[in-house]
Amino acid sequence: MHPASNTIHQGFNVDFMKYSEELERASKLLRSSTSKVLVIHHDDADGICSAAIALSAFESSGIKTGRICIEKLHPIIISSLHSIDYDAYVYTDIGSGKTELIERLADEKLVIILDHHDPVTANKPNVLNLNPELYGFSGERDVSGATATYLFVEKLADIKHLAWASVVGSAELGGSLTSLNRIPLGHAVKVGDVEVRESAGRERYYVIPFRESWDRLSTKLTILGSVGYYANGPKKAVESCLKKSLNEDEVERLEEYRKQVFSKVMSNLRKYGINRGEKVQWFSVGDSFAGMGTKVLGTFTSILAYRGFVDQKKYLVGFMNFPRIIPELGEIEGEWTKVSVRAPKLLANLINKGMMPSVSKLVMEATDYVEGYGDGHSTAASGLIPKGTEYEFLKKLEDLI
Ligand SMILES: [Mn+2]
Repeated sequence: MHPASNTIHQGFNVDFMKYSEELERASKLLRSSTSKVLVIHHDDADGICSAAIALSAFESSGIKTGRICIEKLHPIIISSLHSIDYDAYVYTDIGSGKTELIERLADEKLVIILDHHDPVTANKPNVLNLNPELYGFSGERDVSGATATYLFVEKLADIKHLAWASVVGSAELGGSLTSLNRIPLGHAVKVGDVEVRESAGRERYYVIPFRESWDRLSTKLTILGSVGYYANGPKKAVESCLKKSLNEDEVERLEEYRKQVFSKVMSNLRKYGINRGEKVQWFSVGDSFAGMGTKVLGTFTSILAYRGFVDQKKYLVGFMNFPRIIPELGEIEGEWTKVSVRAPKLLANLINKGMMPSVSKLVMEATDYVEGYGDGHSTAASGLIPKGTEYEFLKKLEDLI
């Protein structure tokens, strides 16, 4: 029995034993069949911490590694990833919702998915989706991507020196750590990397090697990984975890740069206005965000949706040119436009009442119509569409609504 299992078994539908057995089985499979593994990870703090944990454990158990950071999985990106020659592909903090696509595009090689986003079950024997949600845990509350990764690689190597990274990865869930997330927390405290401080009935976690709170450290790693996506940020962020030291100046520079670009684009939009259709309003930032990860378009569109000069009843659509080169992966086929769609507050209320169609449904259909690809949630979604199909995409949105 794991020392923490009494707290883990609290949920009534939780099967810790089965989950643990599956981790064990997968780790044996990986160890016996793999000498070279590619770690594919998300660009936020959770993804970065997951990657550091996985890389360190694989290397210390004698498995060679490669690493690629991906902002978002699209079919075209998944195919490129699996065309690189490795014995196995490990997805951390990303991939669980794309299991079917991965199965289709991964041929017969071993794939292990260590994620906590809403899962799709894997059907092929070479694709193992080890998402704790499949065993009754909640990816919103009990387990981060970093913890899902930690619990798996712990079967291969002693990784307690990076348990703190799992605590930092878990910061995105907010509040005191519960359930599975408490396992690495216990280890991190034991090896002296994390101190638990209580205030106002809530736990806070202080990461001793960084002299920083876990949530602020998480924000910094996310800035480095996502704002610095095209400037080698993910590599630097993962290395910061492995070295337990962070270049604070660089993080500050990136944060300031994003702030300046945002306020410049925002004031131009206020001055010249955004384009209005009947049900849809839209804008394009062209190359203004170049150099930063394309996730910033989503962040920007979300902020814009709250501004007074935006129509509160119309779907808000933002476009930006999608760089043809994906760092660490290379050139992708075709020319693409990244699209982010948000529902302003008033519209979001109507969507939640079922009176207007959900953003993700619209985006999925409209991107599909122009032979692109998109997904998301009821009030926020994003996708890639072939460059030049922007008007067709907008027209399709109008028609669908
Ligand atoms: Mn995550």
